[in-house]
Amino acid sequence: MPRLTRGTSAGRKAIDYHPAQYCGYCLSQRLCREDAMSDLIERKLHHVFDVLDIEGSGALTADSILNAAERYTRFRGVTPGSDRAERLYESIREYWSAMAGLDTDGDGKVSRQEFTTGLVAVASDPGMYEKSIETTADTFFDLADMDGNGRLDRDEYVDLYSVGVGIGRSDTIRAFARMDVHAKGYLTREEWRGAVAEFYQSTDPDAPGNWLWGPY
Ligand SMILES: [Ca+2]
Ligand SMILES: [Ca+2]
Repeated sequence: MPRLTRGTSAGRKAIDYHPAQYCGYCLSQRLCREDAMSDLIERKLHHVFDVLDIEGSGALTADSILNAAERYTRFRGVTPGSDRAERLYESIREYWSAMAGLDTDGDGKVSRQEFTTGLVAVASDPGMYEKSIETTADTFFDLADMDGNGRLDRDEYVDLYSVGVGIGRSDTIRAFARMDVHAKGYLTREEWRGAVAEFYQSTDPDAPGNWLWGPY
């Protein structure tokens, strides 16, 4: 079994771990930066930050997220002020509210460092994961499921992630094909949640969910 050394310089202590423990403890404690497993998760998170930081300002704000919502609702032809528009904006506000929790210095912006460090910690804590990432996953599912059939159809995913999020359309098509492992043309809510969990937690370079936010 692999071993990892942790502790202070005054008394270092070796601990045993298995992969789940390794991810949960070591990633949150920043003990394994050199390890390929954490490198993969960090690479995915840096990619998400780059995707969301459309203007390259180095920080995410409520405005940048609301602008994305505006683009998406316009594209989908949702009438401003309608119930549908209100539900969409409510979902986006919930999304920002979850993300604002990463703003540890309270300056109203989520920096790259706050984003990656915060999400590594959240993803490795089952309670926090369920409260924020899984809730956000459901928000995205509901945002995208425009026909309300309880399935994330390919075009719905492509529209949300290309128009709303800003990933290239061909990249979103490739990404969906990777995640739709049974080539059904849609993902169920459970399959979607599984893909999200793989994105934030999996250290397997071949996990289909790694493609959640397009090529990374
Ligand atoms: Ca901040
Ligand atoms: Ca649908």
